[in-house]
Amino acid sequence: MNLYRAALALIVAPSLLLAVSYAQTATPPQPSAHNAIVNGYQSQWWKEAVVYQVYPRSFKDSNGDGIGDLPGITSKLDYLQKLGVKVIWLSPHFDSPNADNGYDIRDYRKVMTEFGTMADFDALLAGIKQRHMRLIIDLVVNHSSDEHKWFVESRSSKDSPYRDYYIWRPGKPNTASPTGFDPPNNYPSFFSGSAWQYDSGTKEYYLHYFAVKQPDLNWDNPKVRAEVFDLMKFWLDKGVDGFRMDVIPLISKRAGLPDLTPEELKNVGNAYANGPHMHEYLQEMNRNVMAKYDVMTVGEALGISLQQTPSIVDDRRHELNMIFNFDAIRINREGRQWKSWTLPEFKAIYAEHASKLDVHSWDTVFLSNHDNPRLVSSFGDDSPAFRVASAKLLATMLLSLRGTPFIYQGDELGMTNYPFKAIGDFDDIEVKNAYKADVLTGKVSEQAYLANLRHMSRDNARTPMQWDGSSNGGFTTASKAWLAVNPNYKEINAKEELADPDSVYNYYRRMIALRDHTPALIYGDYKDLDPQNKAIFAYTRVLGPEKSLVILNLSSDPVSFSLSRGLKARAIVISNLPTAEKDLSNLKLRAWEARVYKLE
Ligand code: TEU
Ligand code: CA
Repeated sequence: MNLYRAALALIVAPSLLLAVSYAQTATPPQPSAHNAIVNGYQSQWWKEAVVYQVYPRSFKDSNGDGIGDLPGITSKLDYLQKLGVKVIWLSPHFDSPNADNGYDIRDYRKVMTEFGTMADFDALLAGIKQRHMRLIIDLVVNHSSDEHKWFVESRSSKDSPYRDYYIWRPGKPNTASPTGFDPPNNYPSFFSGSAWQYDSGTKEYYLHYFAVKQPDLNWDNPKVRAEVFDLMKFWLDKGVDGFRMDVIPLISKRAGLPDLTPEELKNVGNAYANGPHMHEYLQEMNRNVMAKYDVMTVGEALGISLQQTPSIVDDRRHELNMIFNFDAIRINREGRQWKSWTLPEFKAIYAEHASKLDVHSWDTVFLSNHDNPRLVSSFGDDSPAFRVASAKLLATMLLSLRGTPFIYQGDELGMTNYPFKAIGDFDDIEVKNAYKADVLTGKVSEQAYLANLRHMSRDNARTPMQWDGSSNGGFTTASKAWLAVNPNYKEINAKEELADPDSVYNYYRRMIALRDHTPALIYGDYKDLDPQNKAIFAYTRVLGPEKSLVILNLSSDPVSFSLSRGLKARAIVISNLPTAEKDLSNLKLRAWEARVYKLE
């Protein structure tokens, strides 16, 4: 039994023990010594797990009101367990007026009425644990809803004990403006317009980086930080296994809130992120909360560069376990404008990640979520000829690159973007606000605006899950879903995919199983074999004697690829197209073909 297998045994045994011991209670932190060092990495369950993101509003409706809900998710846990994912990330399920579909929370300890009750939440959590999976929830504490009692109190009077829970400033006198004032500074909102809203009650402005109904919390107020740590413990004490933290790098604002320079206005995210106390507050949060539980934390790191990433995720800094960098997922847009990109540009990002993130700084791997268009439409080819092959190729890539993979609901079926026709087809506040700000003011033509949205609108990812070929794709028994189901649900749906052993779903299942049983695909060193190749993405993952070669043809044309001398492919372990190629050094890949080889 070689050293490595011994090490693996050391890892697997404890986690098996852990699985058995799960009850509906908080999980105490496991002494890190428990976790073996593999290739320099401290092994952790959240490094080995594959995460599946559920957008509850669009996953499964259980009571026929056309809106997804928690019992609907519970009814599909076997489907997720069968897929092989080990962690479920649940987008916000909290009480909310849904100005931004739950990312505007009115009560952090209450389940959204449309989604069900706390008992429904407990049943979902129990169902997940029984299937030896874990649950992380969304922590949205850069801002709350303006209907949260804290804000209702805060706006009631300047002397309210809650006034300083938010960021209020007097306006700049301007008799010409309808309020008699101009906003305190030139901060723009991510959802169009100013980031300041005048409140006639106390004649001051409050800050909102996102929608008017999403006022930013004042993290410089220790009471606010204490409130956040308490609500985190409330859910962890229920047995939740961690958090995805919404726009967490934005929590610390610049002292004095000076105007942004013209240069900074070009990339507002970078200007708002990484404020003076961000690291201090994340370390305080870790000391007060995460250090007391065996949890996983992933930060949605808008505005954080790859260079800055280790300062948040290096495990010796005790802040977060990992973050979402937006470099790869946003390679296809300038601001909100869709743009083309090249494979060498794309590959360069992963080469950068490999050189900038060492064994102490763990990474994430994702190319879709509820804020971005569909994976196969953006990074694959969703035409009938290549949708299945390219969806499987992207699965191969996501599940073999270095870092914890995140799968967004429906990508395991190869779901595509939606054929939006008119502005009325959209639900997203970001779309509606920009339509008013850019189209109705004549800055952008409606046609150009819609054409761009078809490529990059968030609503592409938010159309309901396609479960079967019945009406509304089996998402709901209501005549109408809250957002229209993609008309291609008859061809693309879970029922068909489950029944077809060669489907995208079953390929994801096999690829996840391969990753689970191939430590090199988790902790192995990453090396790009041909960074400048315009069609082929070929890389190795090496862990001691164990070497895997992943080779992907991201083009619609056949391509040949010769392995450099030192590399000898021993056997193929998975491919998305049947292949009987004998010559294992000069490979001929068909359009969108993907293969994983064991190397000698
Ligand atoms: O997203 C932040 C973020 O990156 C997006 O707002 C993004 O800038 C934009 O949508 C790109 O089109 C988080 C949540 O994931 C998102 O759903 C929320 O709308 C936002 O924060 C505010 O909570
Ligand atoms: Ca429902």
